[in-house]
Amino acid sequence: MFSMQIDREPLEGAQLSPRLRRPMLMAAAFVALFFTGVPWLAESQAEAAPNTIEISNFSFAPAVLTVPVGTTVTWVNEDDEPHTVVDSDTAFKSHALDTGDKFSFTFSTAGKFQYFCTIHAHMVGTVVVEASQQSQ
Ligand SMILES: [Cu+2]
Repeated sequence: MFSMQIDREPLEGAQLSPRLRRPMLMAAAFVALFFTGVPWLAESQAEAAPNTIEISNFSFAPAVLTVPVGTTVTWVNEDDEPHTVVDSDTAFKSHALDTGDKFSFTFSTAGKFQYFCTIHAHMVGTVVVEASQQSQ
């Protein structure tokens, strides 16, 4: 990596004093690290699935999630306490989720789905399911 950078710009490097060449190489290495770091960054962002609702600290995050029709939403319990995910209109109902447990539901109809935890009734959340553009 370092030798490549030196070979690419031999004239420019030769004109600069050794004191200036080192920072330039450092900058080149930094740029190379930046670009090789981009795919890794994209991968880590993909891990945090967009349609996941985390249950932590006795709350649903995000409290309101908006998704298009047909989306599968997954709840993950990050708390040490068990929680449930139950729709107010019983469209979906999870079992008690222990730490790390997941519950998924696919929303096939548009609407506003309000849900809560049956163990801790103050824990509430909403999934807003928007109709696809074709059906409107
Ligand atoms: Cu709960």
